[in-house]
Amino acid sequence: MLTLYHGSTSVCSQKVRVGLAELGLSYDSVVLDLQRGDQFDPDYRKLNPSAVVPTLVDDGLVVVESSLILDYLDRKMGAGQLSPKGDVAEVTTAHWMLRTLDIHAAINTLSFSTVARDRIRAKKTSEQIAQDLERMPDPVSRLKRLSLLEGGLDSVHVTQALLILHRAFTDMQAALEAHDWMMGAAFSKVDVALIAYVDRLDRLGFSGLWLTEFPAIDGWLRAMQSRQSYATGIAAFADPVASETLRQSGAHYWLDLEERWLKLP
Ligand SMILES: N[C@@H](CCC(=O)N[C@@H](CS)C(=O)NCC(=O)O)C(=O)O
Repeated sequence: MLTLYHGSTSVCSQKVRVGLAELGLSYDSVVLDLQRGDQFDPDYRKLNPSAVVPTLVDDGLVVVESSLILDYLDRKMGAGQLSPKGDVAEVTTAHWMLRTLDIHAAINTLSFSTVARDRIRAKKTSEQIAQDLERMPDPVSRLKRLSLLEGGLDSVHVTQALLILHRAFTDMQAALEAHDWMMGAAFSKVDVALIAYVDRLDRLGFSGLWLTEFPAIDGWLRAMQSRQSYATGIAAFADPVASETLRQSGAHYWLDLEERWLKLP
């Protein structure tokens, strides 16, 4: 039996839930409240020493990293139905799965320099924020979080995030101009691996990042959003009030973000 430790609105959890739905797999669900700090529980950290979600446990085998989890599920239980075949397709797929590490970091940057920053600073005292940072096991991630909470969009991490997204969108546009899905006519785990990140930007009201320059991404996003796996893996976990707050909070940042986006080298 599969057990998934996940967060209801965490992007990397969303993509694994979309993958599980695409493959028609059921699982035992353990939802962690990341704002409360469930990820730091010592028992959870035995499964995931980095104190992040998601973590999949399959009959005692622990699998971490959302893109690896997708890969594992497809190979072990999906007979590779979401994995394109052939040398070129396999290398391109593997490259996209690796790139999700950077793309995730970029989405994390844009969240914690804008709406998550506002939420945390409104809810917590500076002592509580310092305690939360202290609990993050990786000192570099801790410094990044501090820089985002202090500097907001002026943090150095923001330019890096925008560059990563610009590069990813350029390549996504090229792929999606040529065919419906990222890897060709057939839907694949690359589509699953990317959906949550683009959807998060959409929910933040940042779709202007692609609408003009990379329009094929919008058609792909809407096609993804109309799939049953999106309803099961993402929409079902989104609280409507929180979603509206996210969009309204994100809207405050759009003009500033757009200016930075247009100035990218
Ligand atoms: N590369 C990892 C990233 C995992 C990650 O950072 N997860 C976030 C949620 S999307 C998390 O658990 N954050 C907890 C925290 O920041 O304390 C993956 O794709 O699984």
